[in-house]
Amino acid sequence: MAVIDTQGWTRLIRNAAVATCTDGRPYGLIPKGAIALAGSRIAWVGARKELPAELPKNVAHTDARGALVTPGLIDCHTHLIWAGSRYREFEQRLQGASYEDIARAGGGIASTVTATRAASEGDLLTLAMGRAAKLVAEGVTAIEIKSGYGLDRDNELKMLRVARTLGKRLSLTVRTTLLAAHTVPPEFKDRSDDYINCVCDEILPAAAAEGLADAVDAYCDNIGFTTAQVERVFMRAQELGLAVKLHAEQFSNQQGAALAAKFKALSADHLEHLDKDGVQAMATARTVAVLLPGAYSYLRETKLPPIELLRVHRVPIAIASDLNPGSAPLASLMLNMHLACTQFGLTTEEALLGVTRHAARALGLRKERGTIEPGKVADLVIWNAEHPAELAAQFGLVRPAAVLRNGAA
Ligand code: DI6
Ligand code: FE
Repeated sequence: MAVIDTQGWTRLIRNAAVATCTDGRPYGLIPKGAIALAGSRIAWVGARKELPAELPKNVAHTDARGALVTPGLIDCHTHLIWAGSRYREFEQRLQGASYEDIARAGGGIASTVTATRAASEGDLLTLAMGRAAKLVAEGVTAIEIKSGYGLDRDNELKMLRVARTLGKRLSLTVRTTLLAAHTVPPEFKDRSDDYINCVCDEILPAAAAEGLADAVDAYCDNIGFTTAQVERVFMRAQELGLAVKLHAEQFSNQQGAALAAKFKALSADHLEHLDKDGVQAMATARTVAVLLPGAYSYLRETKLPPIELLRVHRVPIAIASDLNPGSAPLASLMLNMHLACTQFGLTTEEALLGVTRHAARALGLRKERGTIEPGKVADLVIWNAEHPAELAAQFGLVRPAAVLRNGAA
């Protein structure tokens, strides 16, 4: 057996069922495991019996008492900064209107844009912190936050600034995504190409210059933008050195996922109408498929994403909340894990990997987070559960007993 170097160890979590989320066995599970930390990083993980008898004197000990330990959960697709409420649209849909009908009648995203433009940075921060806190309470340690309800330079930057501040205020890693190409704002009505010029020439460079965007997203659909328009946005993002991702194939098949793959996108998201060519393109580019079962359920959609094709082609599958005011006002990543299993037929293991390892990849964080491996950041959750299947199998019952972020409680 290799000699374990315990130098630098600062904390040892023993007596844990460690779901490492690495390859080799289901959930990467080590039933009687231990994790050693060196400051903010994971130094060692393995079976309890492999631990050396002698440990440095000053190591702090945490007895997990047989509890499950997972990586901190990662919500890799949210729009959680907004003002106003769209409850009326929920009522309208229950009476038969579709999401698309409401959008075309000037409701939908556009109504949230009006309310968000009118809101101050401080008000948006308060609203968003309340939503993000719900995720944090579930053991989420990293999230993505998109802009997309500002749709002009100042309001898009306002949203991104709120996202950055939120990350500092809460114990949370935040990755920001500029989604200026979300919908056409009223001042560009019937001039979507002109708006795309504004996105490329004005909004994108401003966000990049201020270091406010970690990635760039667009909404590619009948009620969003065409692939030709998205391609222009992606080319500009590429010039500015920003990663891209795409809302693709949610309500129709526009071949958006294939376009995203062509640009080596981190992820293509939604994907209910994804076809085989799109799956193959994503597989080749190692673009993550981000599935959003909460939005699917909330809109009472019936077309399932091609899960089996994604599996066959080994496309990494992530699960996210899509937390937004219109199609997913559901502030729970764990609910989405559950729905991924019941609505999309994922296994409980796929659901867990979808909010850890593959979610990290979807945010460009795969070297730092998402699994319990030596060298990675010690974002860890100790649960009031013993087996990883419990996380998706029950809703609202399984909670974190403790959360370590950067190795600290
Ligand atoms: N993600 C989105 O960006 C849109 N739908 C979705 O699932 C719009 C969200 C909204 O209606 O505000
Ligand atoms: Fe979305």
